[in-house]
Amino acid sequence: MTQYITPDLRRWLKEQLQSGVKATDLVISMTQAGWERKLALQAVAELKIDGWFGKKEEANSLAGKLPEPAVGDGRCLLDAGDREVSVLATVQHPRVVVFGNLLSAEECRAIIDAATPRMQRSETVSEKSVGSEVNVARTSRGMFFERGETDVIARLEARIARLVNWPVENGEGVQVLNYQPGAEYQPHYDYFDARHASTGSILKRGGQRVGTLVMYLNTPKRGGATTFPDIKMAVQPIQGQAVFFSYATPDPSSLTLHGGAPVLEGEKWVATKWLRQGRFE
Ligand code: PD2
Ligand code: ZN
Repeated sequence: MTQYITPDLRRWLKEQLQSGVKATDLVISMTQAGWERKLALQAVAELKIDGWFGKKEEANSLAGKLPEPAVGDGRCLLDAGDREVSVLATVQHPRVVVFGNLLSAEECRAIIDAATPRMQRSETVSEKSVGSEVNVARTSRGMFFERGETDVIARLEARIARLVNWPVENGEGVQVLNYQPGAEYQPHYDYFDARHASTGSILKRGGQRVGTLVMYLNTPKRGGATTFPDIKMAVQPIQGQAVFFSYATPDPSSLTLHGGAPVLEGEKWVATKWLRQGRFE
């Protein structure tokens, strides 16, 4: 049976949010009552965009205090200091912006060359214990640069800070990933999950992640798109381009579930910049 978000349901959800019920708890009660999870997420997320936060949620939400490129007035080109970056696509909720001309081919090459000798099998934050572990959902190889580690990295970090209006000091070091044919990164959220054992200690350094920028360092022949299953969007990896997204709340109603689709032909190199709430020192 097809399910629809009716005006009555919308009214009921508004009342719940206004009386202080958390968005995540609402989604759980809706799925327990037989609603499809995706529809429940969509219904709650739509109300949140319209400003229907409950009082507690409002206090916890970072809306208005997030990295955000100046795309509001329909601008096609953005001044990123030493480079003019183009705006190729925007989505309102989740906030997604696709950029063109963020990096030159020479900068991409320099980052790949500096990263290559340091590549190791990628790990993810462990769910049960403190630390990280190798995960079958993530079959890429990767490494991290220190912030400002090379001239190119420092220049890129200053450019990103200006582009998304977020301090360099709030950024993690750039991560470089390499995917060979068949390698993928299954859909996940980039924020730290409050239920995981290591989250408490991770948050002490810089707070939550609030935004992600995935930059494409080369163009694979086929496959390797960055996908957003909640909004059925796929961004093809084209050298020098990037996809940015932000998340006001560290929960699924952010609609920021995303993954790296399997590379089908050729290889894929990306650099990821994660942005924190506070200074990441
Ligand atoms: O490589 C990607 O497309 C990708 C997809 C999802 C990278 C990340 N997540 C990440 O670095 O978090
Ligand atoms: Zn990710």
